This record gives sequence, C-alpha cells and structure tokens, in this order.
Amino acid sequence: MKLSFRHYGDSDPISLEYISQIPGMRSVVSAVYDVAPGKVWPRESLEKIKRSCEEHGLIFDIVESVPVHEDIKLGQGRCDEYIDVYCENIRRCGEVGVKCITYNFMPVFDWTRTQLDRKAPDGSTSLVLYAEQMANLNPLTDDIHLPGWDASYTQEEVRDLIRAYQELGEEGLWKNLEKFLKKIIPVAEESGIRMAIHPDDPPYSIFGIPRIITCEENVDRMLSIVDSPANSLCLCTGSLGCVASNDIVAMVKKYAERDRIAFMHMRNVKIIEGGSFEERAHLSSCGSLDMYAITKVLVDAGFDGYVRPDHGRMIWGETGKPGYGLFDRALGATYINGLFEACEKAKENK
Ligand SMILES: [Mn+2]
Repeated sequence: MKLSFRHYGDSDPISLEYISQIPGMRSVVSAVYDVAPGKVWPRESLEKIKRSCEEHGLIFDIVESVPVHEDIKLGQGRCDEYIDVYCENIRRCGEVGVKCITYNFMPVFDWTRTQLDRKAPDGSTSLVLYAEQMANLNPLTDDIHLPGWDASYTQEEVRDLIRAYQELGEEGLWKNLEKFLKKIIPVAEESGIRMAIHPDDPPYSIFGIPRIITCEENVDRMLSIVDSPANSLCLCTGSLGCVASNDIVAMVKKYAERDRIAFMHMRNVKIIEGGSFEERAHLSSCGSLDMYAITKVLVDAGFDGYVRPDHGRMIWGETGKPGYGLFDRALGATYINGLFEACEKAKENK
C-alpha cells in the first residue's frame, strides 16, 4: 500500500515538513483549492504542488478532489461544458504524474454532521451526527447552516437546489452519473489515472435528496457502468461503515479482489442505535469497525493502492480544520503502518 496524507495547500496550518516526518509517509493527497468547480486548473498550480511535495521527499500523485459541478449532477445548464472541463483537469493532473483522482457525486452538501467538536470523556473532540438533531431540521423552511456545507450558497439557492434534486430523484441522478462516467473514464484511462468515487457520507438520503453511492448493491451498479480499473472506488470505511447494514469487511474484500479499490480512507466510527454515529480514534476497539480485518482482506487480495488515515479527533489541545488536525491523523497513520506490517509479514510466513 501507498501511505498518504491529505493536505490543504498553502492555507493548511500543517506543514509538508511535519507530514514528511510521519514514518512511512509516501504521498500527499492534495488539490488546486482556489479554483471553483467547473473551471480549469492552471498547470502552474499543479506544478507548484508537485514541486513543494518533492522538496520534502513526498510524491504528489493523488488528488482529492476534483469537485463535480452541480450542473453535471443535475444534468442541466452548462453540464456538457463542465464535463469537458472535468476531462481537461484529468489530463492536466496526468501530466504532472497524478495516478488517482478522488471525487464524489453527492448532491449539494457533501459530507454532513450535526456537530464538529463533540467532546468525549477524555477531553478529545470529534465529528458526530446525531439523528435527533437532524430530525428537527427542515432546510425548505428553516435557515440552517450545518457544518461542512458550502457557505457560498444563500439559503434561497440551497432551497432551489434541494427542490431540483428532490424532483430529479435517484434514477435521475444515476442517469447523470452514467453520462459523466462514460465521458470521463476513457480520458482517465488515456491519462493513466484511476478515478476513485467517494461514497456518500452518511450513506443515506438526507432531506429527501437522493444519494446513490451508499451500499454494496449500488456500488456494484456504479462499477458496472464502465467496467474498467479506471472506474474504481475510494472506499471510505467511516462513510459506508456508519450504518450497520453495510458489511465493510466483506465489501473491502470483494472490491479489493476485483481490483476496484484505488484508494482507502481508513477511519473508525461508533454506530449508535437510531441512526447516529460518532467519529472515533482509528483503533478497532474505539469504534464499531474491525480495522485489522479490513487490513487483512486488503493484504490477502494483494492491494497496492493508496491508503490514508481519514478524519482524526482533535487531541492534545490542537485546533484547526475539524477532522484534519495533525496529531490524531499521524497516530492513525502509524496504526495503519502497524496493521499492514503485521498482515504482510503473516502472509509472507504462511
Ligand atoms: Mn472519507
């Protein structure tokens, strides 16, 4: 596996030097963050990321993410033009040596939580979603600002988007994903890039808005739209794993054996009855997921894709971007190293 770490560019308080000091760190997961969805990424910006990574002995070969414009997901307006721009961005990433691009097809909101700094008994904080807090919200009538949502929309724009997606429905969203994949995957193949779709987080409909990358059946359907290693998954254990109906170990095994996982987001969550969950430390015993079993099926399948510690808690007084502090993600990286070393050596010695 190729160990990687998300970095938010110049505005990230965590330096590439610090990232390079994490044992075994190989790749930086980054993006051109100052260009709006639907616009072409300047080659100089990509070159600059590549250079600064190399200055610290790191490789810039994985992007998270190239955002998909809402017009593409809705199949409206300037959809065709934005797909062409998307293809151009894939080519430009390929030119600087990028091998994997993560993206998602979540309408409007991207990931959703009800609180970003829920305090645990040990004083650490993490992101949580409490179903009872969600149930009281109606974005069509209330002014709501949930953490993680794109603040550039006005409440009225959000309402218009929500109505448009409610009208589109799941099958409409599938149709638009199919059109998108059939255009971009051949370009990714030519560019030597694997596209890795991130599951919906959480993996169920919110406010009646369709969400489709949610479960094994739907992942099968997504992968079959274009049957190519370039059309693969970013399998986020914490996203798919926050509902008990997804058997994460079985899913990782199945898709790793078929070589359809390009990127693993490794994160643990505690599932709480009634549809709630809390992000927890990476260690298996801290949450609901068996991180050892997940690693073992990856190693047994000969997985050689990218892995990164996903969201971490805030610990040791660190402040910053929720989920993206240095300390707990570095602990996560070290834990991931240990799991892989143990599983790989056990496999060799069989
Ligand atoms: Mn993730």
